[in-house]
Amino acid sequence: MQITPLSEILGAEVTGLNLADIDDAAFAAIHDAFLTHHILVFRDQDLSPEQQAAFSRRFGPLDIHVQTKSQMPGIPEVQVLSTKVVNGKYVGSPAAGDYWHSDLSYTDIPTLCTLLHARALPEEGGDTEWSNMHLAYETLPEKTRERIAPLRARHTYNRLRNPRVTVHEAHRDEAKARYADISPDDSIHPVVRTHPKTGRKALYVSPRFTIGIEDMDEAEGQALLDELFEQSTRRAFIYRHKWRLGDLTMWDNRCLMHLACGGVPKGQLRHMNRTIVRGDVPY
Ligand SMILES: O=C(O)CCC(=O)C(=O)O
Repeated sequence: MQITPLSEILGAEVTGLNLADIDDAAFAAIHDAFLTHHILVFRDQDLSPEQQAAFSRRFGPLDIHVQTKSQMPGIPEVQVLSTKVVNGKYVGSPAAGDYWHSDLSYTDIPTLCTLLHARALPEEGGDTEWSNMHLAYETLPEKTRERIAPLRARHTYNRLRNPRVTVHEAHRDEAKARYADISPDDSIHPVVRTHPKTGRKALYVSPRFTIGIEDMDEAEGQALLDELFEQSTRRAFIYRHKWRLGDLTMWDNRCLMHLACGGVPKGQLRHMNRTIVRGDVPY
């Protein structure tokens, strides 16, 4: 197995490995590299959905996403993110992740890591970006770090309650019905979380899911969130991934945000299989 950093700040490429067949020593090396680099890109993988789920499960129990429409038939732990249309309907979510976020932060026990396997890619577009929230936190002015240390923020899945996120007018009624059906309750998490394995602190707010600061004047809370979002999406903290067919990326949601960059031309296929490993209560 070769592990090669992908940028100065985030990510490593892993080659020479078949994830369908790894022993405990290889797993231990992967786990170490994951904690060091925060995103691993395993090249040239050809995993069935069952094999992806089995590898993912080595990191912990899998979660089933609330968006049940995009579940893979027969394997609810695998979610399909795809632009593929069959009989006039998308087979999975075509535009998931279109705002910066950390997975499932709107639940009490958010995602530890997400694994995304590229099974079909468009000729252009479809990149993914990750932002290093350790660096975003560590480079804040000391006064801001002191100010945010005791704060807690509210996270929601419901787009209609988040003014930073748009829902096209034509989809508003459908969105109302959908969120009434599947929206879990809000969750409250610390604005700064401590990584349970490394002890390093990271910002833990995102434009997609964080809608306010608890026990703070609304306008003041929104201004603070704007400041933290600007800080955490500075180019210096971001790694942008151009996918290759067969890539399986795996990232640490406890210290990163990510964004699906879009830009896939209409009619072109981008098809990813996704699994999410349950983490623990942020502190
Ligand atoms: O498709 C992508 O590039 C990212 C999707 C995403 O945001 C996710 O899997 O949570």
